[in-house]
Amino acid sequence: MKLRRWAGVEGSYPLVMGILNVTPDSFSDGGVHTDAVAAAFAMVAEGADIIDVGGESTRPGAEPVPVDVEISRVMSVLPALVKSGVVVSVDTRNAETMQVVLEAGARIINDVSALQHDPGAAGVVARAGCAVVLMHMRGDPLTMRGLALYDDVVTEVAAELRARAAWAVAEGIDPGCIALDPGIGFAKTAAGNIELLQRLDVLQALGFPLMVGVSRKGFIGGMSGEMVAAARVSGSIAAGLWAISQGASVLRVHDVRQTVQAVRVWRGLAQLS
Ligand code: HH2
Repeated sequence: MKLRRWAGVEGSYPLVMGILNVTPDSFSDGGVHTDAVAAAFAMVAEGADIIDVGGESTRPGAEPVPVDVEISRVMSVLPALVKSGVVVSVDTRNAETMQVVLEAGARIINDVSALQHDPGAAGVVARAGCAVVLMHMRGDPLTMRGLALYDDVVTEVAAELRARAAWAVAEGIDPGCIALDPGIGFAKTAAGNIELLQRLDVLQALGFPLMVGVSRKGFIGGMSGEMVAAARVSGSIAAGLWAISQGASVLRVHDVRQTVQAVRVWRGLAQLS
């Protein structure tokens, strides 16, 4: 198998990362968690290896959130999770948020801008020595829709991710801490998303563990005809199992219980321990 382990994050690979959006406006689950801490513990009980807490929606067209608002949203749940030993990732582009959450015990920084948004971000991650996800995007959530212009999406995304990883290492980040993510739905057309998933081997060849986030995304609606994002569980699992068969090490998902069941069966069939 081509699976790669990542930055001391324990668990049975491929890992399942449960999404906890502490936001009013996320594309499929914004505002649904009346008790976000309880929702996180429920995902852990269902088998999530990591909880990814986000205080700012990055859906297409989303407006940025002031950093103090983002910090207060994330910190409303993080201490309780850390205290219980949960491996917490924080989905943020802001160095100030990164600093606060790492001091509070977060183990992973998941940055959809691959540490490009905030000039202070790489230094914070390098000094902490934490795990980091460098996701591919062009522009930002407000502008990305117009930037999905590629001659060859797979080659170009691979080249841009390679450059971002090399830059992060030059900034002092341990290569062993880095995972890469193709950024499904971020400055990609529906066809581009599909092509990237079909050619994950090209990204795998960059030599870093891969995270993939397909959960409930628009291309699954396009492929399946299911227009309600929260009803795309089966399609998300199909795409997730495809991704791990192509070597993805971490799946970022909303529907933890169903995904964990599918991954356990897949793992048994693939004879991974
Ligand atoms: N997708 C979203 C957000 N963060 N991080 C990584 N590494 N990979 C992804 O594919 C990814 C991500 C978008 O999904 P979601 O968090 O559900 O929505 P929103 O950004 O609207 O909160």
